[in-house]
Amino acid sequence: DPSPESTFVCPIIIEDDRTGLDTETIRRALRDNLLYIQGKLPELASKNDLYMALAYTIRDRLLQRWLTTQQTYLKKDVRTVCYLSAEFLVGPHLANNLINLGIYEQVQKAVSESGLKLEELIAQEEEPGLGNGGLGRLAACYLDSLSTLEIPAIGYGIRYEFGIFDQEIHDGWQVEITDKWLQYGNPWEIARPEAGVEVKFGGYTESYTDENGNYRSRWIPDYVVKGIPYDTPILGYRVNTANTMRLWKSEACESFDFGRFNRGDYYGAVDNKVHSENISKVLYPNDEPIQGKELRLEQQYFFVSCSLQDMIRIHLHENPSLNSFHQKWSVQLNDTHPSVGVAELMRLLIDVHHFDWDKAWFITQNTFAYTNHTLLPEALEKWPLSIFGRLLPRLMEIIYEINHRFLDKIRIIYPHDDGKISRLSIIDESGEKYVRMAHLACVGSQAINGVAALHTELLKKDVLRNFYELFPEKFSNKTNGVTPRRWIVSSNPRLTFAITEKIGENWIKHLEDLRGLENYVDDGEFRDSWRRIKYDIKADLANYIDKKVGIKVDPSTLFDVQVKRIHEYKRQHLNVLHIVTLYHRLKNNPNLDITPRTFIFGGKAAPGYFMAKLIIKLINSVAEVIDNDPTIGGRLKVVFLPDYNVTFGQRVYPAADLSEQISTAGKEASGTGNMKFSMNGALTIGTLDGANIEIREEVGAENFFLFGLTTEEVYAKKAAGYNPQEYYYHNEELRAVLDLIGSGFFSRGDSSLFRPLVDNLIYDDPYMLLADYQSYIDCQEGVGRAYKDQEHWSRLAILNVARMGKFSSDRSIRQYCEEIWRVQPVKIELPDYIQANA
Ligand code: F55
Repeated sequence: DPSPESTFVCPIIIEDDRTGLDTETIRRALRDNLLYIQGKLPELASKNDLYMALAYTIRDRLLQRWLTTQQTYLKKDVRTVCYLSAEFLVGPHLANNLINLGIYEQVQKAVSESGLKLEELIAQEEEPGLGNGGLGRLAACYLDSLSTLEIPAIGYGIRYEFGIFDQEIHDGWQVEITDKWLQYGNPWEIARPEAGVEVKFGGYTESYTDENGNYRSRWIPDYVVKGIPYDTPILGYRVNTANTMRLWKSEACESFDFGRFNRGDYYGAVDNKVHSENISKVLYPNDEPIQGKELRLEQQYFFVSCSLQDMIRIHLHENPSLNSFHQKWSVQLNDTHPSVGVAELMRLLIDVHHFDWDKAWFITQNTFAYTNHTLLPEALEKWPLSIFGRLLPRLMEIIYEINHRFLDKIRIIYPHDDGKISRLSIIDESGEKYVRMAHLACVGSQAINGVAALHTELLKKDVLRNFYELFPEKFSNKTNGVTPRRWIVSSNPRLTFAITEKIGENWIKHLEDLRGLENYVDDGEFRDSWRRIKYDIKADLANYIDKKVGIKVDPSTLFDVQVKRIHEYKRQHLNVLHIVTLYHRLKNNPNLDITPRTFIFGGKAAPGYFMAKLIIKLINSVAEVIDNDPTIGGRLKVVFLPDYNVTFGQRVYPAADLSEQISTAGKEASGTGNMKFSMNGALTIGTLDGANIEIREEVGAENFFLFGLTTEEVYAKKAAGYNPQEYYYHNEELRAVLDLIGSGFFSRGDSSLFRPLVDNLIYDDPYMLLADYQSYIDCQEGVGRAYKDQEHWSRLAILNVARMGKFSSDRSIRQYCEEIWRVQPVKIELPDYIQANA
């Protein structure tokens, strides 16, 4: 990196084709990029060529902001947040950058001469699917808010060559297709090979005495992998701040296998190259048993070591030593996936920078903070000692030492309590030995947080109870939030316009201002236009559905939507039980007056999760039978939209009337889709789980369709010996519905197909669908009635939007900044030859 003294103001550019924001300059720039980057004349340019030319045109306009931001951070020696996450599900960049720069209209005009619409070019972008779901998307929303709030921040992660698989549906079943998001190039990233770092794996350690007579440990690795950073600018909304998302790609070290190569072992050398490149090759889907997957641990250590080395390099550029490291960096662990960082920072400080243990530990503990995202015990990460010790021998030693010193302290607090010791230990020694990553994260962090109020309470009472007892002051809640820039402004321009017309545009940065909409709930004209807007959006979605899956749906029906990863605890199959109940009622009473509904599902199942895949098959089977039943007459439609992702989310949240948030109480840590629906004017049917509780508190109980057991009731019922068969035998309608599914009625007479699913519910039902069934059905009847009174429904929808201010990720990030990271905004001044944002 150039030192601040040696940096010079780039003398080449005064206002020109790469910085100007007016329509004419952008038009010129587009033609220029089409020729000089894509190598195409306008008459031969494909849609993708035009997209690429436009993307580069916009990237050009980000660059001065980005470089100025980084230069300012260096000069001012700021405190920086590093968000370490194995996943960043950012979604397409183009539209968001246009909005944040404030040049959407200018670009729309500039593009029109190509004969294409801006929206078509926006749709051309392949989204980077570098995440599974909520956790990865949260990281992306947080980067948006960090930049918008002008906080110095870096998002560190992995540049997977293949992101989350694309989903196709064949004969009702999920089929996974490789996600080739990089095949046409990625105009938003810049590789920085000069900032590459090396990461060791395998081998052994040895001790030695250094020149000062100190005992030290040295790691002789089996192989070394190089990490190359790829940087993407993350621009804030109408500010000059552009932070960096720095994703690491793994490559072979040229130098490492020359010995082999020169000895003639060409294939051995190539093997090493292949293995090195595999590390960042593919994103692991969640809900897969990954304990045994060594490559996953390699991924985690790889990106964490690269990122910490990168911070240290930047730090030493500005500071004489690492003594102040924890004062300049706050490192957030997005779940336990990067928690090996605790041991890695210790290694770097002790082995490489020769700190003594206590000083290194002080710095480490004051650097990290840990966010937990799950209460499911089976989802807590642990690595078999055998794998861990073989792959990361030096880190294994350090973890033993951390644990040893930690347990020595514990013994003083709890003398003679061996149970306590083994429950708190970082090493699980109850059977096969494991490293418990959540324990490492808790011991090595200054702060620990859950992602919704209930979730944090349950962490304290349950999953992390022993740690809460030890250091209660470390624990706090940070309820999740989502960025209104992507999830309202970009995805729902019609609603954005309607809101802004009434209350101005301040709400985009201060979502609490949506409260101003409450003044318009009694305005009949406003409600009319609200309904027209919703209808138009639903009609757009109906067209899209017809195009994608060839099903015709009526935009005047109630759009009842459940989109999220497919998991038993999320209970998509409870939704199906409701659909089959309505169908069964209509079969018995064809003239029954019900509110016509369109049920829309979307979501991916982990490739190895049999029950989740069977749920997808069930949804599609029920959809087909109902669709082909003429007696239903369009009163019920069921659609499973394949390949749910960020791009499709942006289409579907604005079009929903009803948001399904129906997880078993105590299982969904927070949920964030629940927030996206509600801020787009959908009402929620939900359990008292995750952030649903807080959403209901904000919008008011009268605006929320509540059903189901509470967490306490779930626990109590389990403790008393829950028996789903009682519900099966005592509820006639429920029994009829389960029997219908079990009979083969939806599977062309094949009564074995859905047997595992039905039997699981009747005999085990770990997520208590049968216990919540009647309450759900009754609640849905209330929904149907409420929808019939459209004036009433509109009032509720408007109030929902008006009261969602709390759920902006800006609020979440402000709380992290003040209560965990202790970082402050830094204003970025652009050089005066750069045109300010519109
Ligand atoms: C990804 C990889 C692994 Cl190995 C395990 C889990 C995941 C993952 O995607 N988890 C996830 O998305 N968790 C969700 O986090 C959201 C953000 O905090 C929560 O809203 C949601 O409740 C939780 O399930």
